[in-house]
Amino acid sequence: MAILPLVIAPDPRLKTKSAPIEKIDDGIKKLAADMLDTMYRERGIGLAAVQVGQLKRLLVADVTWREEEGPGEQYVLVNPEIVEGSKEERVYKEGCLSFPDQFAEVMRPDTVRVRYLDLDGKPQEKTFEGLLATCIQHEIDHLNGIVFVDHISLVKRDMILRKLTKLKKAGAFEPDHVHGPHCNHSHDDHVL
Ligand code: GNR
Ligand code: NI
Repeated sequence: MAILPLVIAPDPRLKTKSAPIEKIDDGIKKLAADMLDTMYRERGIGLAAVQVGQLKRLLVADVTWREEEGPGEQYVLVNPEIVEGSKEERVYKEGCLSFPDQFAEVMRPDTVRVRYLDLDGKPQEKTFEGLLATCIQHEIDHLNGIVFVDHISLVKRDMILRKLTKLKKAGAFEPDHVHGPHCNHSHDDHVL
């Protein structure tokens, strides 16, 4: 069990294509478990390895967990590939743990058929629907160096990236930062 620090945009790693996993060893299994821990801690429904700084084609998802109930149906996908997407699309207001507090409507295929390896190295093929389909596509995008704001207008994308650049400069995403309204200074200012 470990909570891993998140990569926050803008960061060149989020634009980088992740490498296929050659062997599912204990390191990969530990990484998947730590990614699930980190995802729950950050109240996410999915996470790609690049978001914890590992450029590997690995994603986790759980869109059914509840604050009160704990984990729901967990998915761990190794080297996933979309083999088919439905012609019908759906719009969903997406967020991303690498873009704190930023949301935008993204249009994607309603259902996708995905081929992947499970953590036992067994080939799987499954059709995902609804929120899980949206989530899995968002995560596979991450593995290809694509983020959700790449699907929206340049104007909206610039607005979000400028906001994050400013917040990052102010240290808002540093681990010891205490959150508060309109807060843009370090809390260690008075410490000698
Ligand atoms: O937690 C997340 N919520 C979310 C909402 C709508 C569409 C996609 C997502 S994934 C996101 C977690 C994340 O950043 N995964 O990469
Ligand atoms: Ni994301």
